[in-house]
Amino acid sequence: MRDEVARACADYGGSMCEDGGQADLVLATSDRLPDRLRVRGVPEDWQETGEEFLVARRDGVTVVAGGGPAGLLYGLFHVVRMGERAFGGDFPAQRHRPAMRRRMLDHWDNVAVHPVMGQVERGYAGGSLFWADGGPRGDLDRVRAYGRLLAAVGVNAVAVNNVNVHAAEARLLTDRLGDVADIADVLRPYGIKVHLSVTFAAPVVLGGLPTADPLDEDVRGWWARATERVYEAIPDFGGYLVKADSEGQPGPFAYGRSHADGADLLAGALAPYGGVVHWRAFVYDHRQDWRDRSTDRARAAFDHFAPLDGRFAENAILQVKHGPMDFQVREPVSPVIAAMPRTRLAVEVQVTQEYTGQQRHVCYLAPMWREVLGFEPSGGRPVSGVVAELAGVSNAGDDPYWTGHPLAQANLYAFGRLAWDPGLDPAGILDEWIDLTFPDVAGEVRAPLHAIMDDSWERYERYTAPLGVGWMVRPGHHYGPDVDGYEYTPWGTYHFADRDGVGVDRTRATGTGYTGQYPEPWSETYESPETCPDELLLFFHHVPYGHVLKSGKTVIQHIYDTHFAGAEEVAELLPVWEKLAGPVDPALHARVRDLLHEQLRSAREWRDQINTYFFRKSGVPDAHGRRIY
Ligand code: GCV
Repeated sequence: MRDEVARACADYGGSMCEDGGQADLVLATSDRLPDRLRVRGVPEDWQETGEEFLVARRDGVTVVAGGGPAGLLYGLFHVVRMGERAFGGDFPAQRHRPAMRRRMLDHWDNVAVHPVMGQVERGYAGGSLFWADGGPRGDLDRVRAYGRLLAAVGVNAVAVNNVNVHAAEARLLTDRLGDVADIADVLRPYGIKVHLSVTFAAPVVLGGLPTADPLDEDVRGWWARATERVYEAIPDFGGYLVKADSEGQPGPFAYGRSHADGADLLAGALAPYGGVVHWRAFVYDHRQDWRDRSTDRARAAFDHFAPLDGRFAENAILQVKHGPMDFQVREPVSPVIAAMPRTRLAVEVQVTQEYTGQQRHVCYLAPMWREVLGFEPSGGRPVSGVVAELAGVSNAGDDPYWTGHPLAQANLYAFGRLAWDPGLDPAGILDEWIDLTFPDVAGEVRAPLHAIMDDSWERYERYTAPLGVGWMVRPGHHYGPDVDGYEYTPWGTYHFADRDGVGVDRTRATGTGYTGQYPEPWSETYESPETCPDELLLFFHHVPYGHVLKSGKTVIQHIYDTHFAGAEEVAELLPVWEKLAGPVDPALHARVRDLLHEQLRSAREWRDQINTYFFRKSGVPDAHGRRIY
C-alpha cells in the first residue's frame, strides 16, 4: 500500500507523511485512524470482510478508511477513479463493499504448450502471464503488474492454470507447487488469492493409486495429504477448481459416484484450512448422435446438478456458466441458477472472447453481463442476488496491451466493476475506463469510443448467428462463420435449418422439454413463440422462415436485414477511429486500425455466408433486392 502511494506521489507530485498531519488525503485501516479523523455517519458494524472501505471529505481532508488492508487498497483505487472529485468540496461518508464475495479470474493457461490449444486455451492476447514452454514464465514483475491491475478493479482470486488439466499442469499440485507459491507471493499484497485447477484423477496420475473413487479411504487420505502440503507452501491458498466428467476430463462418473460426492471429497480436504472448491457445472455429453432429436445439450447442467441441491458441502461452490450452452453471443440465463437454493453458486462469464470475436472484433461485453446479472430467474431476485460469486475466464496475456485488442481491456475492467457492483451502468463503466486509460485526452476520445463500443455486443450479434440460435462458427477454433460446421457433429449444437424453417424446439409440448427447467414466469414465457423474446426465438423454437417477429419482420427478412446492417455498421467504425489518430498513441492507434480492418473483413464474410445459406435454404428473396450470392 505504501509503495502504491509512493509511486503515485512520484508520478503525479505530492509527498507522503506518516502521521496524517497536514495531508489532504488520509489512508488508514479503520483501527489505525486517529479519532479526530474518524468517519462519522456510518453504523459501527460497517466492516465485514476487510474488503470494504469508507470515503469522506471533511474540512478539506479526504479520508479513506479500509476495513482491512484489501479494503484500503480498494479505497485508494476508488480515489483514483474519482479523480479531482475526491478533492473538491466536502462530501459525507460513502460506504463501499463488494456485492460478490469472490471476484475471480480463471486462466485457461497451460504450463506446457498444448499441441492444439497452445499456451493459453482460447487465449487471444499472446502467451501466458504465468507460464511458458513447460515452466514458469519467469517474469514476476509482469505478474506483479497484473496483480495491481486486478486489484484496481477489485478482483480477489485468480486460478492460474487451465481447467483442462494436462500432464505438466497436474504436477502444479505436487512437485511443481513452488511455482504456484511464487505467484501467490507476488499477488498476495494485492489482496488476491491463488487457486489451482486440479485433475480429479490426481490420486492415480500423481499418487499412483489404483483409483480416484471419491468414497475410497486411500483417495481421501491422498487428497488430505496433498492439500496439507499445499497449505504449508501457500498458507492463504484459495482452493481448487475442477472440470470433471466434461470434454474428456476425468470425474466421479467413472466410479458410479455423483458430482456432489466428487466435490465433497475436495471440499473435505480443503475445509481445515478455510479453502474452497469450485466445481464446474459444465457437464454434458459431447458424443451425442445428431439424429437423436430428444437429447439436448442445453438440458445437461440442470439434469445433472439440480437433483443434487443441498448435497454440496459448505465450502463447495458450484460454478455455472451464465447460459446453458457455452458463452454464445446470445443465450438465455442458465436454469441451474434458480434451481439450487441450497447450494453456493458462482456464475461464470467469458471475458476472453472465444465466441465473440476473439479480441479481433470490438465486442464490449458489459451490457451482456449486466443483463445476465439483472435477470430475475424467479421471485423478483436478480441473478446477482442469488449467486455469491462471479468468475470470469481471463482475457489477459503477455501482450503489451494485456488483452490483444486494446479496447478489450474494457472487458477486463468491466468484469471487475460488475462483480463489485452488478448495478453499474455499462456506459458509466466505459466512462471510468476511458478516464483511466486516456487521462489526458478523455474529452476527445469519449464520444468516438462510445460510438464504437456501447452497442458492439449487439452489433456483433447482428452479423453473426441470429435470434439466439448460436454456434454457426468454424469447429475447433470457433472464429468465423461455418453455418453447418457443427450441424452433424457429436457436440450437441444444432440449428436444424431446412427449406421450411430454422431453430431448436425446446418446448415441453413438442420439443426437448428444456423450457420446463425454468420456474414461472419463464417456463411459460419461453414455451410459446408468441411470448418468447425475439432475440431468443430460435433458441427455443423451430419456426418457419415466414414467422413474424414482434418487430413485424419475418424471420428470414430479419436475418437479411441484421446481417446487412451489422456489416455496414462495422464499416462506419473505421472513419470514427481514424479521427482518433491525433489524441491516441500511434502504436495503439495502428493496432486498433488493423483489427478494425480484420473485423470488417470478417463481418462481411459472416454477412455473405449467413445470408447466402438462408437464401439458398429458404428460396425467399431479400425484400430489398440486395446482393446475396
Ligand atoms: C477449457 C468450451 C471451450 C473449451 C473450454 C470449455 C470449458 O468448450 O471451447 O476450450 O475448455 O468450454 O469451459 O471447459
